[in-house]
Amino acid sequence: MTLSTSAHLLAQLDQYINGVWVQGEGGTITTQSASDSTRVLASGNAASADQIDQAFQAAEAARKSWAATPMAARGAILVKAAAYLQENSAGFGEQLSAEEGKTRAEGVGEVLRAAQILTYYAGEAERAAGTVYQSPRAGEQIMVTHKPLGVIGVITPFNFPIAIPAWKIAPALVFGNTVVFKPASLVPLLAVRLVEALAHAGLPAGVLNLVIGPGSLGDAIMEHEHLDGLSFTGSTGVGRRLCAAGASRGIPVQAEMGGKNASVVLADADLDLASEQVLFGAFRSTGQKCTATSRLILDESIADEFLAKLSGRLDSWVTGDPLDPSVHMGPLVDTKAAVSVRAGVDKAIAEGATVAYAGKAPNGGSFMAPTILELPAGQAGRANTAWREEFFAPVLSVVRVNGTEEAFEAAEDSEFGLSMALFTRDLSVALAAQQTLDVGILHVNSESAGADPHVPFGGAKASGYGPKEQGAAAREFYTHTTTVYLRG
Ligand code: UN1
Repeated sequence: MTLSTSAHLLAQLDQYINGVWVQGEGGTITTQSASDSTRVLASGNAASADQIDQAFQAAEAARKSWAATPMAARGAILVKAAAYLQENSAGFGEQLSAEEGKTRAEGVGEVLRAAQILTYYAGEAERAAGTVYQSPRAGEQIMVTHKPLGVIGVITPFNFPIAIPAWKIAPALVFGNTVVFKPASLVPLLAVRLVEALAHAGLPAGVLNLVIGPGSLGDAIMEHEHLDGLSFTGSTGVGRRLCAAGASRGIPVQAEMGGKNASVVLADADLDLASEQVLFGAFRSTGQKCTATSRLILDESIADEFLAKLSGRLDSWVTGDPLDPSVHMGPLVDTKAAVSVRAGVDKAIAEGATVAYAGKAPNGGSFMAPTILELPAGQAGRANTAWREEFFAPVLSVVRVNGTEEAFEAAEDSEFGLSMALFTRDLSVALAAQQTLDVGILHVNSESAGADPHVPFGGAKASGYGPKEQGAAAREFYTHTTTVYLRG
Protein backbone atom coordinates (compact mmCIF):
# COMPACT_ATOMS: atom_id res chain seq x y z
CA MET A 1 0.00 0.00 0.00
CA THR A 2 1.44 3.37 -0.96
CA LEU A 3 0.50 6.81 0.19
CA SER A 4 0.58 9.71 -2.23
CA THR A 5 3.20 12.37 -1.65
CA SER A 6 0.53 14.63 -0.18
CA ALA A 7 0.30 12.35 2.84
CA HIS A 8 3.08 13.56 5.08
CA LEU A 9 2.85 11.05 7.87
CA LEU A 10 3.60 11.84 11.45
CA ALA A 11 6.45 9.80 12.86
CA GLN A 12 6.05 10.93 16.44
CA LEU A 13 2.90 10.87 18.56
CA ASP A 14 3.06 13.69 21.09
CA GLN A 15 0.78 15.22 23.67
CA TYR A 16 -0.45 18.81 23.42
CA ILE A 17 -0.56 20.42 26.84
CA ASN A 18 -0.85 24.12 27.60
CA GLY A 19 -0.09 25.13 24.02
CA VAL A 20 3.06 23.00 23.65
CA TRP A 21 3.69 19.63 21.96
CA VAL A 22 5.45 17.45 24.53
CA GLN A 23 6.57 13.84 24.65
CA GLY A 24 4.40 11.51 26.69
CA GLU A 25 5.82 10.23 29.95
CA GLY A 26 3.82 6.98 30.01
CA GLY A 27 4.32 3.64 28.23
CA THR A 28 5.08 3.23 24.52
CA ILE A 29 2.21 3.74 22.07
CA THR A 30 2.09 3.00 18.36
CA THR A 31 -0.52 3.29 15.64
CA GLN A 32 -0.60 0.84 12.76
CA SER A 33 -2.12 0.58 9.33
CA ALA A 34 -5.58 -1.01 9.53
CA SER A 35 -4.73 -3.26 6.56
CA ASP A 36 -1.32 -4.35 7.81
CA SER A 37 -0.57 -4.36 11.52
CA THR A 38 3.17 -4.68 10.87
CA ARG A 39 3.18 -1.23 9.29
CA VAL A 40 3.67 1.30 12.10
CA LEU A 41 2.41 4.75 11.09
CA ALA A 42 3.58 6.61 14.17
CA SER A 43 4.80 5.95 17.69
CA GLY A 44 5.49 7.76 20.93
CA ASN A 45 4.63 7.60 24.60
CA ALA A 46 1.26 7.74 26.30
CA ALA A 47 0.37 10.62 28.59
CA SER A 48 1.22 9.92 32.22
CA ALA A 49 -1.13 10.54 35.15
CA ASP A 50 0.91 13.63 35.91
CA GLN A 51 0.41 14.91 32.34
CA ILE A 52 -3.35 14.41 32.60
CA ASP A 53 -3.21 16.62 35.66
CA GLN A 54 -1.10 19.21 33.79
CA ALA A 55 -3.67 19.21 30.97
CA PHE A 56 -6.46 19.93 33.46
CA GLN A 57 -4.46 22.61 35.25
CA ALA A 58 -3.85 24.30 31.88
CA ALA A 59 -7.52 24.04 30.90
CA GLU A 60 -8.58 25.42 34.27
CA ALA A 61 -6.12 28.32 34.05
CA ALA A 62 -7.32 29.22 30.53
CA ARG A 63 -11.02 28.95 31.41
CA LYS A 64 -11.83 32.51 32.48
CA SER A 65 -10.08 34.39 29.70
CA TRP A 66 -11.47 32.05 27.04
CA ALA A 67 -14.99 32.42 28.41
CA ALA A 68 -14.51 36.21 28.31
CA THR A 69 -13.32 36.14 24.67
CA PRO A 70 -16.20 37.26 22.41
CA MET A 71 -17.93 34.37 20.70
CA ALA A 72 -17.20 35.89 17.30
CA ALA A 73 -13.46 35.76 18.05
CA ARG A 74 -13.74 32.16 19.22
CA GLY A 75 -15.67 31.35 16.03
CA ALA A 76 -13.05 33.05 13.85
CA ILE A 77 -10.47 30.55 15.13
CA LEU A 78 -12.74 27.66 14.16
CA VAL A 79 -13.13 29.13 10.66
CA LYS A 80 -9.35 29.33 10.24
CA ALA A 81 -8.94 25.76 11.48
CA ALA A 82 -11.59 24.63 9.00
CA ALA A 83 -9.63 26.26 6.16
CA TYR A 84 -6.47 24.42 7.28
CA LEU A 85 -8.32 21.10 7.21
CA GLN A 86 -9.74 21.87 3.78
CA GLU A 87 -6.30 22.72 2.38
CA ASN A 88 -4.88 19.47 3.77
CA SER A 89 -7.90 17.25 3.19
CA ALA A 90 -6.20 14.99 0.64
CA GLY A 91 -3.18 14.16 2.81
CA PHE A 92 -5.07 13.98 6.09
CA GLY A 93 -7.81 11.91 4.45
CA GLU A 94 -5.23 9.38 3.29
CA GLN A 95 -3.77 9.16 6.78
CA LEU A 96 -7.24 8.56 8.14
CA SER A 97 -7.89 5.88 5.56
CA ALA A 98 -4.57 4.14 6.24
CA GLU A 99 -5.04 4.19 9.99
CA GLU A 100 -8.75 3.46 10.36
CA GLY A 101 -9.43 1.40 7.23
CA LYS A 102 -12.28 3.34 5.60
CA THR A 103 -11.73 4.14 1.91
CA ARG A 104 -9.70 7.11 0.80
CA ALA A 105 -12.84 8.87 -0.46
CA GLU A 106 -14.49 8.32 2.92
CA GLY A 107 -11.34 9.52 4.70
CA VAL A 108 -11.11 12.73 2.66
CA GLY A 109 -14.87 13.17 3.04
CA GLU A 110 -14.56 12.89 6.80
CA VAL A 111 -11.84 15.55 6.98
CA LEU A 112 -14.06 17.88 4.93
CA ARG A 113 -16.97 17.01 7.19
CA ALA A 114 -14.89 18.05 10.21
CA ALA A 115 -14.18 21.37 8.46
CA GLN A 116 -17.91 21.81 7.81
CA ILE A 117 -18.67 21.14 11.50
CA LEU A 118 -16.12 23.75 12.63
CA THR A 119 -17.63 26.28 10.22
CA TYR A 120 -21.15 25.51 11.39
CA TYR A 121 -20.28 26.14 15.05
CA ALA A 122 -18.40 29.32 14.17
CA GLY A 123 -21.82 30.59 13.08
CA GLU A 124 -23.12 30.38 16.67
CA ALA A 125 -22.01 33.98 17.13
CA GLU A 126 -24.77 34.96 14.71
CA ARG A 127 -27.52 32.77 16.20
CA ALA A 128 -29.87 33.42 19.12
CA ALA A 129 -27.93 33.27 22.38
CA GLY A 130 -30.86 32.73 24.74
CA THR A 131 -34.57 33.28 25.20
CA VAL A 132 -36.68 36.11 26.55
CA TYR A 133 -40.00 35.27 28.25
CA GLN A 134 -42.93 37.47 29.25
CA SER A 135 -43.23 38.02 32.96
CA PRO A 136 -46.59 37.77 34.75
CA ARG A 137 -45.49 40.87 36.69
CA ALA A 138 -45.57 44.38 35.29
CA GLY A 139 -42.24 46.03 34.51
CA GLU A 140 -40.33 42.75 34.33
CA GLN A 141 -38.88 40.43 31.68
CA ILE A 142 -37.41 36.99 32.17
CA MET A 143 -34.25 36.08 30.25
CA VAL A 144 -32.70 32.65 30.00
CA THR A 145 -28.99 33.04 29.34
CA HIS A 146 -26.25 30.50 28.65
CA LYS A 147 -22.79 30.36 30.22
CA PRO A 148 -19.88 27.96 29.63
CA LEU A 149 -19.77 24.84 31.77
CA GLY A 150 -16.01 25.08 32.35
CA VAL A 151 -13.51 22.31 31.56
CA ILE A 152 -14.93 19.60 29.29
CA GLY A 153 -13.51 16.10 28.89
CA VAL A 154 -13.90 14.70 25.37
CA ILE A 155 -13.47 10.95 24.82
CA THR A 156 -13.91 9.68 21.27
CA PRO A 157 -14.05 6.32 19.43
CA PHE A 158 -11.92 4.96 16.59
CA ASN A 159 -14.49 4.95 13.80
CA PHE A 160 -14.75 8.69 13.04
CA PRO A 161 -11.27 9.84 14.10
CA ILE A 162 -11.82 13.50 13.19
CA ALA A 163 -15.57 14.08 12.64
CA ILE A 164 -16.67 12.98 16.10
CA PRO A 165 -13.88 14.92 17.88
CA ALA A 166 -14.84 17.96 15.78
CA TRP A 167 -18.51 17.74 16.67
CA LYS A 168 -17.70 17.66 20.37
CA ILE A 169 -14.72 20.04 20.51
CA ALA A 170 -16.15 22.73 18.18
CA PRO A 171 -19.29 23.39 20.28
CA ALA A 172 -17.35 23.01 23.53
CA LEU A 173 -14.94 25.74 22.40
CA VAL A 174 -17.38 28.09 20.74
CA PHE A 175 -19.62 28.10 23.82
CA GLY A 176 -16.61 29.19 25.85
CA ASN A 177 -15.36 26.00 27.47
CA THR A 178 -11.84 24.63 27.61
CA VAL A 179 -11.13 21.00 26.74
CA VAL A 180 -9.07 17.95 27.66
CA PHE A 181 -9.37 15.58 24.70
CA LYS A 182 -8.57 11.87 24.67
CA PRO A 183 -8.98 10.17 21.28
CA ALA A 184 -9.23 6.40 20.81
CA SER A 185 -5.75 4.95 21.23
CA LEU A 186 -6.22 2.94 18.00
CA VAL A 187 -6.52 6.07 15.83
CA PRO A 188 -4.69 9.09 17.26
CA LEU A 189 -3.32 10.52 13.97
CA LEU A 190 -6.32 12.60 12.97
CA ALA A 191 -6.83 13.80 16.54
CA VAL A 192 -3.34 15.26 16.27
CA ARG A 193 -4.32 16.86 12.95
CA LEU A 194 -7.44 18.46 14.43
CA VAL A 195 -5.49 19.90 17.37
CA GLU A 196 -2.77 21.04 14.97
CA ALA A 197 -5.42 22.83 12.88
CA LEU A 198 -6.85 24.65 15.91
CA ALA A 199 -3.39 25.51 17.28
CA HIS A 200 -2.35 26.79 13.84
CA ALA A 201 -5.52 28.93 13.80
CA GLY A 202 -4.44 30.72 16.98
CA LEU A 203 -6.21 28.93 19.82
CA PRO A 204 -4.69 30.29 23.06
CA ALA A 205 -2.55 27.96 25.21
CA GLY A 206 -4.47 25.71 27.56
CA VAL A 207 -7.84 26.04 25.79
CA LEU A 208 -7.51 22.63 24.10
CA ASN A 209 -5.26 19.89 25.46
CA LEU A 210 -4.66 16.52 23.82
CA VAL A 211 -3.76 13.43 25.84
CA ILE A 212 -3.15 10.19 23.97
CA GLY A 213 -2.97 6.77 25.56
CA PRO A 214 -4.90 3.71 26.70
CA GLY A 215 -8.55 3.61 27.77
CA SER A 216 -7.53 3.91 31.42
CA LEU A 217 -6.77 7.61 30.76
CA GLY A 218 -10.53 8.01 30.40
CA ASP A 219 -10.99 7.13 34.06
CA ALA A 220 -8.30 9.61 35.07
CA ILE A 221 -10.19 12.28 33.09
CA MET A 222 -13.50 11.31 34.69
CA GLU A 223 -12.00 11.50 38.15
CA HIS A 224 -10.19 14.81 37.78
CA GLU A 225 -11.36 17.50 40.20
CA HIS A 226 -11.40 20.19 37.49
CA LEU A 227 -13.71 18.26 35.15
CA ASP A 228 -17.03 20.12 34.70
CA GLY A 229 -18.65 17.99 31.97
CA LEU A 230 -17.84 14.99 29.80
CA SER A 231 -18.82 14.09 26.26
CA PHE A 232 -18.24 10.46 25.30
CA THR A 233 -18.90 8.30 22.25
CA GLY A 234 -18.17 4.59 22.47
CA SER A 235 -19.51 1.36 23.90
CA THR A 236 -22.62 1.15 26.06
CA GLY A 237 -20.66 -0.52 28.88
CA VAL A 238 -18.06 2.23 29.17
CA GLY A 239 -20.64 4.97 28.54
CA ARG A 240 -22.89 3.81 31.36
CA ARG A 241 -19.95 3.56 33.75
CA LEU A 242 -18.94 7.15 32.92
CA CYS A 243 -22.55 8.33 33.30
CA ALA A 244 -22.76 6.74 36.74
CA ALA A 245 -19.46 8.33 37.75
CA GLY A 246 -20.67 11.71 36.47
CA ALA A 247 -23.96 11.39 38.34
CA SER A 248 -22.16 10.57 41.57
CA ARG A 249 -20.11 13.77 41.17
CA GLY A 250 -23.05 15.82 39.95
CA ILE A 251 -21.49 16.74 36.60
CA PRO A 252 -23.22 16.35 33.23
CA VAL A 253 -22.19 13.47 31.00
CA GLN A 254 -23.33 13.03 27.43
CA ALA A 255 -22.90 9.48 26.15
CA GLU A 256 -23.45 8.29 22.59
CA MET A 257 -23.27 4.53 22.67
CA GLY A 258 -24.05 1.44 20.61
CA GLY A 259 -26.55 0.77 17.87
CA LYS A 260 -28.21 -2.21 16.24
CA ASN A 261 -30.02 -0.25 13.60
CA ALA A 262 -32.79 -1.72 11.52
CA SER A 263 -33.69 -1.04 7.93
CA VAL A 264 -37.31 -1.97 7.26
CA VAL A 265 -38.36 -2.61 3.67
CA LEU A 266 -42.15 -2.77 3.30
CA ALA A 267 -44.12 -4.35 0.46
CA ASP A 268 -44.73 -1.03 -1.33
CA ALA A 269 -41.10 0.19 -1.21
CA ASP A 270 -39.02 1.26 -4.21
CA LEU A 271 -36.72 -1.76 -4.16
CA ASP A 272 -33.99 -0.27 -6.37
CA LEU A 273 -33.67 2.71 -4.06
CA ALA A 274 -33.97 0.59 -0.91
CA SER A 275 -31.35 -1.94 -2.02
CA GLU A 276 -28.89 0.87 -2.82
CA GLN A 277 -29.48 2.62 0.50
CA VAL A 278 -29.28 -0.60 2.53
CA LEU A 279 -26.00 -1.40 0.75
CA PHE A 280 -24.60 2.00 1.79
CA GLY A 281 -26.00 1.81 5.32
CA ALA A 282 -24.71 -1.68 6.03
CA PHE A 283 -21.38 -1.78 4.22
CA ARG A 284 -19.90 1.70 3.84
CA SER A 285 -17.00 2.28 6.23
CA THR A 286 -16.92 -1.52 6.64
CA GLY A 287 -20.05 -1.29 8.80
CA GLN A 288 -18.05 0.49 11.49
CA LYS A 289 -20.58 3.20 12.31
CA CYS A 290 -22.86 3.29 15.30
CA THR A 291 -25.53 4.30 12.78
CA ALA A 292 -24.82 1.41 10.36
CA THR A 293 -27.66 -0.88 9.34
CA SER A 294 -27.09 -4.28 10.93
CA ARG A 295 -30.65 -5.61 11.03
CA LEU A 296 -32.76 -5.90 7.89
CA ILE A 297 -36.49 -6.50 8.18
CA LEU A 298 -38.11 -7.54 4.92
CA ASP A 299 -41.75 -7.97 4.09
CA GLU A 300 -42.08 -11.60 2.97
CA SER A 301 -43.76 -10.53 -0.29
CA ILE A 302 -40.67 -8.67 -1.54
CA ALA A 303 -37.93 -10.45 0.42
CA ASP A 304 -36.56 -12.68 -2.35
CA GLU A 305 -36.61 -9.91 -4.94
CA PHE A 306 -34.97 -7.47 -2.52
CA LEU A 307 -32.21 -9.91 -1.52
CA ALA A 308 -31.52 -10.64 -5.20
CA LYS A 309 -31.11 -6.91 -5.88
CA LEU A 310 -28.90 -6.36 -2.84
CA SER A 311 -26.74 -9.41 -3.67
CA GLY A 312 -26.45 -8.17 -7.25
CA ARG A 313 -25.10 -4.85 -5.99
CA LEU A 314 -22.70 -6.61 -3.62
CA ASP A 315 -21.32 -8.71 -6.50
CA SER A 316 -19.60 -5.60 -7.82
CA TRP A 317 -18.61 -4.30 -4.38
CA VAL A 318 -14.82 -4.61 -4.04
CA THR A 319 -13.18 -5.14 -0.64
CA GLY A 320 -9.46 -4.45 -0.35
CA ASP A 321 -6.77 -1.79 0.11
CA PRO A 322 -8.71 1.30 1.23
CA LEU A 323 -6.31 3.61 -0.63
CA ASP A 324 -7.02 1.93 -3.97
CA PRO A 325 -9.65 4.10 -5.70
CA SER A 326 -11.44 1.07 -7.17
CA VAL A 327 -12.16 -0.33 -3.69
CA HIS A 328 -15.59 0.17 -2.05
CA MET A 329 -14.79 -1.26 1.36
CA GLY A 330 -11.54 -1.39 3.35
CA PRO A 331 -10.62 -3.62 6.30
CA LEU A 332 -11.88 -3.49 9.85
CA VAL A 333 -9.83 -1.31 12.16
CA ASP A 334 -7.56 -4.18 13.24
CA THR A 335 -7.13 -7.95 13.29
CA LYS A 336 -8.54 -8.21 16.81
CA ALA A 337 -11.84 -6.74 15.59
CA ALA A 338 -11.93 -9.19 12.66
CA VAL A 339 -11.25 -12.21 14.90
CA SER A 340 -14.02 -11.18 17.25
CA VAL A 341 -16.55 -10.58 14.44
CA ARG A 342 -15.74 -13.93 12.81
CA ALA A 343 -16.35 -15.61 16.18
CA GLY A 344 -19.67 -13.76 16.45
CA VAL A 345 -20.74 -14.90 12.98
CA ASP A 346 -19.77 -18.52 13.80
CA LYS A 347 -21.84 -18.32 16.97
CA ALA A 348 -24.81 -16.90 15.05
CA ILE A 349 -24.58 -19.79 12.56
CA ALA A 350 -24.37 -22.34 15.38
CA GLU A 351 -27.56 -20.75 16.76
CA GLY A 352 -29.43 -21.26 13.48
CA ALA A 353 -28.46 -18.39 11.14
CA THR A 354 -27.76 -19.31 7.51
CA VAL A 355 -25.43 -17.43 5.18
CA ALA A 356 -27.55 -15.70 2.53
CA TYR A 357 -24.60 -13.90 0.94
CA ALA A 358 -20.83 -14.22 1.42
CA GLY A 359 -18.75 -11.68 -0.47
CA LYS A 360 -15.09 -11.75 -1.34
CA ALA A 361 -12.26 -10.10 0.62
CA PRO A 362 -8.49 -10.47 0.87
CA ASN A 363 -7.76 -13.43 3.14
CA GLY A 364 -7.34 -13.11 6.88
CA GLY A 365 -5.88 -10.21 8.85
CA SER A 366 -8.31 -7.38 9.41
CA PHE A 367 -10.27 -7.95 6.19
CA MET A 368 -13.82 -9.20 6.33
CA ALA A 369 -16.10 -9.90 3.39
CA PRO A 370 -19.59 -8.39 3.27
CA THR A 371 -21.88 -10.97 4.81
CA ILE A 372 -25.66 -11.36 4.93
CA LEU A 373 -27.08 -13.78 7.48
CA GLU A 374 -30.67 -14.95 7.33
CA LEU A 375 -32.23 -15.64 10.71
CA PRO A 376 -35.15 -17.96 11.39
CA ALA A 377 -38.56 -16.24 11.45
CA GLY A 378 -40.14 -15.35 14.79
CA GLN A 379 -38.60 -15.43 18.24
CA ALA A 380 -35.86 -17.93 17.35
CA GLY A 381 -34.32 -15.43 14.94
CA ARG A 382 -34.65 -12.56 17.38
CA ALA A 383 -32.84 -14.52 20.09
CA ASN A 384 -29.86 -14.96 17.75
CA THR A 385 -26.53 -13.32 18.64
CA ALA A 386 -26.49 -11.63 15.24
CA TRP A 387 -29.80 -9.92 16.04
CA ARG A 388 -28.91 -8.85 19.55
CA GLU A 389 -25.21 -7.94 19.58
CA GLU A 390 -23.52 -5.02 17.89
CA PHE A 391 -20.82 -6.52 15.64
CA PHE A 392 -19.60 -3.16 14.24
CA ALA A 393 -18.76 -4.92 10.98
CA PRO A 394 -20.09 -5.55 7.46
CA VAL A 395 -22.59 -8.17 8.65
CA LEU A 396 -26.28 -7.73 7.96
CA SER A 397 -28.87 -9.96 9.65
CA VAL A 398 -32.20 -10.48 7.90
CA VAL A 399 -35.60 -11.52 9.19
CA ARG A 400 -38.78 -11.84 7.16
CA VAL A 401 -42.10 -10.51 8.43
CA ASN A 402 -45.69 -10.20 7.24
CA GLY A 403 -46.98 -6.64 7.15
CA THR A 404 -46.17 -3.31 8.78
CA GLU A 405 -47.21 -4.22 12.30
CA GLU A 406 -44.88 -7.20 12.46
CA ALA A 407 -42.13 -5.15 10.84
CA PHE A 408 -42.38 -2.40 13.48
CA GLU A 409 -42.54 -4.97 16.25
CA ALA A 410 -39.32 -6.58 14.97
CA ALA A 411 -37.63 -3.17 14.60
CA GLU A 412 -38.42 -2.36 18.23
CA ASP A 413 -37.07 -5.69 19.45
CA SER A 414 -33.61 -4.43 20.41
CA GLU A 415 -32.06 -2.93 23.51
CA PHE A 416 -30.69 -0.18 21.24
CA GLY A 417 -32.56 2.74 19.69
CA LEU A 418 -30.17 4.93 17.72
CA SER A 419 -31.22 5.04 14.09
CA MET A 420 -33.66 3.33 11.75
CA ALA A 421 -34.37 3.41 8.03
CA LEU A 422 -37.88 2.81 6.72
CA PHE A 423 -38.56 2.16 3.05
CA THR A 424 -42.16 2.79 2.01
CA ARG A 425 -44.14 5.01 -0.35
CA ASP A 426 -46.91 5.41 2.22
CA LEU A 427 -46.65 8.66 4.13
CA SER A 428 -49.11 7.52 6.79
CA VAL A 429 -46.86 4.55 7.60
CA ALA A 430 -43.87 6.89 7.84
CA LEU A 431 -45.80 9.12 10.25
CA ALA A 432 -46.84 6.11 12.33
CA ALA A 433 -43.18 5.09 12.58
CA GLN A 434 -42.23 8.57 13.77
CA GLN A 435 -44.97 8.46 16.41
CA THR A 436 -44.46 4.95 17.73
CA LEU A 437 -40.87 3.78 17.31
CA ASP A 438 -38.34 4.43 20.04
CA VAL A 439 -35.37 5.64 17.99
CA GLY A 440 -33.40 8.86 18.07
CA ILE A 441 -33.05 9.12 14.29
CA LEU A 442 -35.55 7.97 11.68
CA HIS A 443 -34.70 7.93 7.98
CA VAL A 444 -37.58 7.53 5.55
CA ASN A 445 -36.29 6.22 2.22
CA SER A 446 -32.61 6.85 2.99
CA GLU A 447 -29.86 4.85 4.69
CA SER A 448 -29.65 4.62 8.47
CA ALA A 449 -26.23 6.32 8.71
CA GLY A 450 -25.39 10.00 8.41
CA ALA A 451 -25.71 13.09 10.58
CA ASP A 452 -25.95 16.76 9.60
CA PRO A 453 -24.23 19.23 11.94
CA HIS A 454 -27.24 21.53 12.42
CA VAL A 455 -29.74 18.94 13.71
CA PRO A 456 -29.77 16.88 16.91
CA PHE A 457 -27.98 13.53 16.89
CA GLY A 458 -28.43 10.82 19.48
CA GLY A 459 -30.27 7.67 20.39
CA ALA A 460 -32.91 6.20 22.65
CA LYS A 461 -32.70 3.21 25.00
CA ALA A 462 -29.15 1.77 25.38
CA SER A 463 -27.88 3.97 22.53
CA GLY A 464 -27.75 7.30 24.29
CA TYR A 465 -27.77 9.10 27.59
CA GLY A 466 -27.95 12.78 28.36
CA PRO A 467 -28.58 15.71 26.04
CA LYS A 468 -28.21 15.03 22.32
CA GLU A 469 -25.30 16.26 20.24
CA GLN A 470 -25.04 18.78 17.41
CA GLY A 471 -27.25 21.64 16.30
CA ALA A 472 -29.14 23.56 18.98
CA ALA A 473 -28.92 20.46 21.21
CA ALA A 474 -25.17 21.07 21.61
CA ARG A 475 -25.78 24.36 23.37
CA GLU A 476 -27.93 22.60 25.95
CA PHE A 477 -25.06 20.33 26.86
CA TYR A 478 -22.07 22.66 26.67
CA THR A 479 -23.64 25.47 28.67
CA HIS A 480 -25.60 25.97 31.84
CA THR A 481 -28.41 28.43 32.01
CA THR A 482 -29.13 31.32 34.32
CA THR A 483 -32.72 32.55 34.48
CA VAL A 484 -32.68 36.30 34.99
CA TYR A 485 -35.80 38.10 36.35
CA LEU A 486 -35.06 41.58 35.08
CA ARG A 487 -36.89 44.64 36.38
CA GLY A 488 -35.92 48.11 35.35
C1 UN1 B 1 -22.68 9.03 10.72
O1 UN1 B 1 -23.58 8.18 10.65
O2 UN1 B 1 -22.23 9.58 9.72
O3 UN1 B 1 -19.94 6.57 16.32
C2 UN1 B 1 -22.14 9.46 12.02
C3 UN1 B 1 -20.72 6.73 15.37
C4 UN1 B 1 -21.72 7.86 15.44
C5 UN1 B 1 -21.55 8.83 14.33
C6 UN1 B 1 -22.25 8.42 13.09
N1 UN1 B 1 -21.60 8.56 16.71
O4 UN1 B 1 -20.65 6.00 14.41
